[in-house]
Amino acid sequence: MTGSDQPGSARLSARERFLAGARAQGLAPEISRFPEGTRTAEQAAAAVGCALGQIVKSLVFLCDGEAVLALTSGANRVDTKRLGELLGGTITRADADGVREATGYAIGGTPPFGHVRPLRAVVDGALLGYDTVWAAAGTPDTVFELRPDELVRASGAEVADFATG
Ligand code: 5CA
Repeated sequence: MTGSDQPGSARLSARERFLAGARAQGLAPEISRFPEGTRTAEQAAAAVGCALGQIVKSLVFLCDGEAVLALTSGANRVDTKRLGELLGGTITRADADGVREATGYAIGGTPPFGHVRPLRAVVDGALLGYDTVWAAAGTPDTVFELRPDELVRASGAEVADFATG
């Protein structure tokens, strides 16, 4: 048990913060924990036993310095030129501190919603081709399953094709 997991602690764990954010969106996700780790899309797909394309990568970029969230299929890579055209600015990658500052979560555990403040978000159209997808639940060893329409609604994302396989 870490300090922030102590009962009665004023600070909530990443898992609890994610669950509260999900509840605020009317979702009650069942969180699966894999001790072997789900830090990368490949690890998450292997742990869950799903297609790589079904994994939601919650990637933080900066658009003219403002944090934005690109919810990308695990099978795809973000085309930053296309993302910049879509969002109307110059795209750079957020570093590890930038991801934590913008979302409240660490790289590898960043969920698609439930962040410290809402981020402008886009979702890779490729994710909409699956009945369900899997995303990080706040920590690098947890994931949860949801439908693509739930992902779009809860993240407030615009569906777009900014990623390529
Ligand atoms: N839990 C998994 C699957 S849901 C997950 O969070 N995957 S992810 O793709 O959204 O997060 C890992 C991503 O963080 C990697 O794809 C990688 O592009 C990015 N990343 C890893 N290290 C760094 C870093 N130092 N700075 C910026 N981005 C990084």
